[in-house]
Amino acid sequence: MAGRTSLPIHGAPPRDDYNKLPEEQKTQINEAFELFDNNDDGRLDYNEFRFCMRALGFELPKQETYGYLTKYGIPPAGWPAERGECTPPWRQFTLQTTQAVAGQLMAKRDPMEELRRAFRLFDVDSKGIITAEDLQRVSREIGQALEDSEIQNMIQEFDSNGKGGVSEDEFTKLMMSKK
Ligand SMILES: [Ca+2]
Repeated sequence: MAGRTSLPIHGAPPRDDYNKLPEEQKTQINEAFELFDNNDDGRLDYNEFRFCMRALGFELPKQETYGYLTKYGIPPAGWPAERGECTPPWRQFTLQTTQAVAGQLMAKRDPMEELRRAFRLFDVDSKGIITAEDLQRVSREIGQALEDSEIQNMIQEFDSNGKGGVSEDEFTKLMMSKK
């Protein structure tokens, strides 16, 4: 690699927003990064980055992700010098860049909109309520399968009028009251 000048220096975006986030949110970002950095090399490729952002509640358009790659992406570890300039589709994101991008998005997000988004994440078939099945599926997907009794308790706690699930209103009210 030494002596090669064809690779441009890709700066990382400023992390001012990230630095101002509460510790809890910083941890959230760092844990998501670790989770999706499957090979533990401290970098995320295009898809891993989008999954990581989605896990944090941000649905980044492909165009925007590509823009970040072009601007801030770095070649993957061990990119062979003879391949020359690493074009954006091959580039990867460092933790610093992920912190900066996620930090900016987190700093400007609207809590109500976030809750609605979270609700839609559970309610995949848009039936308007989160049911026990939804909770089961999501808990399995995130690798923390819940007991049936735990799920029933959650539904009972949230479901104010016994319709067998949690409506978007109940969900947002409940979550806002916990803030
Ligand atoms: Ca990686």
